[in-house]
Amino acid sequence: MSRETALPPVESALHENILVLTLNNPPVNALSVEVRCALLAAIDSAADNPAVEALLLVGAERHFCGGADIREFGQTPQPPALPDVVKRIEDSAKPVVAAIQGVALGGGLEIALAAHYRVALSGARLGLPEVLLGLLPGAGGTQRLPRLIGAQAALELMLSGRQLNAEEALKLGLVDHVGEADQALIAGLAYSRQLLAKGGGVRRTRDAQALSEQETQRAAIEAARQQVAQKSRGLLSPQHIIQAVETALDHAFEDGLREERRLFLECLDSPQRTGLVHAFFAEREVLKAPETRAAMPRPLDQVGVVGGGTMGAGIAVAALDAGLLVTLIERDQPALARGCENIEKVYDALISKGRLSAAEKNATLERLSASTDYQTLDQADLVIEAVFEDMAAKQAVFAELDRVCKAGAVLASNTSYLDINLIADSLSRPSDVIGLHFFSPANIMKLLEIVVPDKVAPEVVATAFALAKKLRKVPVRAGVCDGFIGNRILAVYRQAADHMMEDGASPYQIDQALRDFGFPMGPFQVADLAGGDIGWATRQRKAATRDPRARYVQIADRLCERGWFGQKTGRGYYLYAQGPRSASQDPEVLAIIDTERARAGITPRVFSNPEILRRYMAAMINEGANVVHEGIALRPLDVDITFIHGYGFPRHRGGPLKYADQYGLPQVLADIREFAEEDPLFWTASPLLVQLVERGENFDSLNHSH
Ligand code: 3H9
Repeated sequence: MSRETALPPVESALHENILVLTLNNPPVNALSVEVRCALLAAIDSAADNPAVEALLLVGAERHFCGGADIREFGQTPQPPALPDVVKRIEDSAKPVVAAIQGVALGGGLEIALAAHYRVALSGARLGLPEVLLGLLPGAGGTQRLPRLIGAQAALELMLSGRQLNAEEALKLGLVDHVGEADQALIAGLAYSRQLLAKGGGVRRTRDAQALSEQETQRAAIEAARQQVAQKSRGLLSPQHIIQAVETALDHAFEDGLREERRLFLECLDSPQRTGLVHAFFAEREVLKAPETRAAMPRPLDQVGVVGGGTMGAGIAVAALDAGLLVTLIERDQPALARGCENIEKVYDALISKGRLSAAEKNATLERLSASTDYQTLDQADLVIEAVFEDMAAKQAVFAELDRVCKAGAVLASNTSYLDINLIADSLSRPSDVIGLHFFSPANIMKLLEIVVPDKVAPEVVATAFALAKKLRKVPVRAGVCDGFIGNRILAVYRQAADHMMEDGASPYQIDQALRDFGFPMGPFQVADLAGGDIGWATRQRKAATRDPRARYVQIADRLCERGWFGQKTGRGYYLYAQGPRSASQDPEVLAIIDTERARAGITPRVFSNPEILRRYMAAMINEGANVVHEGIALRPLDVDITFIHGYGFPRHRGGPLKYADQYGLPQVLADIREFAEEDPLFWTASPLLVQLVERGENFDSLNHSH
């Protein structure tokens, strides 16, 4: 991590008889090699200094410590290793107190666990989030935490990566005291002085006894193992965390540390860790669009939403939940009443699940107003049009917005495909127009594609990113094209799936192969969930402009002609005899597929699941490369984040283009060329993919060029 300050990585200052060691590596005081060296040296020098009676560990600025320096993972390890530093802290013959403000996460909490006493300021957050990076706590955390708070609580923390607040940490016995002071230094010094005054000495976490009641502990470990088998199938680090805790129960502390190290290194070497760490940094990089560096966002308090259908209502809920004032506009009273009902339904569902009180719902809805009169939007800072996907309908809405909205209001269209330049050009203020592609359900799905038309002002783009932050969405900047980043790529790999279905794989086999890869659902399940009618309408719209040489699979059309649109009609690719959760295979669908194969003159062949995956991924990667090549996505990582947060791509694989790097780009290209022998038009290799292979580079090499 870059050093932004001239201060040493660990500052030592003697406060009477207490030596204060301040971790100083902004912004989160990550434990880089410099910090580890300095900390070790400071601990050693304290041992030899007779003026020091106790040590106090604090962090500079906002945080205690955000853990190991994640940027070092995958690099050549530099000594001293963190477990050695942590051990030296615990071994200190003089009492060590850790005073925590902001976060103590991962290795940061492990340092605090090795200290002999822990004070947290209220507002502090403590956790072991290594599992979210494909790792396990590797600096003694898997051995000390269960000894301190028991296997069940320790496993819950380590397997979820959840952050505790100071009060919860006190209750669990993870900290000894919650300090009232607003600075860790003050709270920590006060606690250390009291400790010395009452003769409190060294107290090592490794000697804590919370594991002594063996049977309860073993039951907790078994329960966790079963839960992981169900919920985190195929993930390495949760299994290793359980194994490490089991070792804590059955073996001496030092043996446990050795086993923890072995398991940690296995996780560190795994492609899952690479994928998850890539996702961590990519989520932060997507925030850094050129416009967010160049321009300040406009004020953003009042939001208008035009259209109260599923999307509009979801967007309104997301904005209300973010504390914004929302005005919903519909064309007439009945539609407005339906829109308000759609919004209320979301909150009522939360109430029925016990996740919201009626009073909270009412308080939130106080920020909602509803009208059929566009004039009520005259003070809105930003208006999101969410009417149906039709250019004329959208342009009509925008003409109204152009008429009533105040100067400087941001005018956004929630569209999945349409050309936002055409909308912008139809207005007197094209520089205020932007696309905001929400994903359904809009109050839940994290992805927000920010679609940047030609004439948009940079501060309008910056405002869209500011909106995403308020709504707690993950924004990805996209250029204008049919389908932007996500739906454009989806259209291509869906075709690859359709080709395989017509060539001999059943939709059920294809879905299974992709679930096995880690998608929560396969493409045909997704189609049934989304509703076949939308895609059908799009195909009809595009029929006239379709390349007559392109292969066109008609199976979906045959289902739609029967009114089988998926879950909402009780059947699609699957049968839903007992509601949406009861999907079963449908022999009639298989018969329709057979008929279509015969009509197309295709003799079905057998596909293996690995071949299905190879074709599906090659199509996704190739179109992802095109999207980057054409500048629709800024970098490959923007494609990765789009797919992780909008399309169920398994996070531990890092997104399609990170997966491609791991699979090997020469192999991806070889696959495409092999498939091109049957269908050269569909399998035209992306020029970017070809260039990267020729240069011996990978997608990641393009992630750092902006
Ligand atoms: C571990 O500890 C392993 C050990 O058990 C064993 C070792 C042997 N390292 O999120 P933000 C950067 S694994 C390097 O925007 P916030 C981040 O990339 C680690 N860099 O701020 C960003 O950089 P940039 C376990 C880090 O206030 C900047 O800091 N720890 C690290 O919204 C600001 O970050 C974790 O998993 C790091 N550890 O949230 C904690 N952390 O400005 C991961 C952050 O260039 N971190 N950066 O884009 C977090 O969850 C959040 O960053 C945190 C602050 C809550 C700390």
